[in-house]
Amino acid sequence: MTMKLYFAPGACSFVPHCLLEIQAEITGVSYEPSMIKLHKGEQKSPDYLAINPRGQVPVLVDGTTVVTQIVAICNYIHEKYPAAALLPSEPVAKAKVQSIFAWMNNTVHPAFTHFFMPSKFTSDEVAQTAIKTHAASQYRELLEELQAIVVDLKDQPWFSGQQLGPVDAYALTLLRWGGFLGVNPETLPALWAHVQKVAAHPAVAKVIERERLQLNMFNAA
Ligand SMILES: N[C@@H](CCC(=O)N[C@@H](CS)C(=O)NCC(=O)O)C(=O)O
Repeated sequence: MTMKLYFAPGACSFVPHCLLEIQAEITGVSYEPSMIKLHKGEQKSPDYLAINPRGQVPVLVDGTTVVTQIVAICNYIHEKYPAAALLPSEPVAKAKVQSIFAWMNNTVHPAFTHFFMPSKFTSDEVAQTAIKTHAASQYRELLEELQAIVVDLKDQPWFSGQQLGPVDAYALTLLRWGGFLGVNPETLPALWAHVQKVAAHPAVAKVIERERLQLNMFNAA
């Protein structure tokens, strides 16, 4: 049975999308990417809500198994295809990567959501503007923290070790989103260099092409 990933272009589903593409390259096992257009509200359609009642991407369907939440999906793909070595197996290295992964998912990503969808947090329009302003400055600080973690990698090519993994793909997504919040990626040179390296990986490049993504979303004007 082919695994199916519900994704939206440019959304956080990019992370498991890249993992599935990497594992497909390594193991030869194909998967089915299925596009959901968030701007058209397809995530709220009855058919989609029947799969994920939270109305969000990503969702991974593997036979009768439905997995939601990026962290759970990526761990599932890793466990299912250990040959792809998408996450480290050594306990200390694994804990370090999972710690960064969890922080991205529970702190950096929600900071972006506060900017991008403030109506999720209050119906008061004045408060929404305040939330956006605060989230934008907080987001810049979080990207600086992420850059410091990248610098700390030193000679290690990827967060997971020798294989590009979920944290690398998430770093790309989070920095790319920064462009919408007025963060010029060139002002975070070490993080930008890492993200450009991630984007050049053949499997990631394939996903970028499928999702039709522009890497640098910063608009200087
Ligand atoms: N905690 C969730 C977050 C998922 C999420 O925020 N998905 C966004 C796209 S990045 C979404 O589907 N938004 C559409 C909506 O909320 O209507 C995860 O880790 O999967």
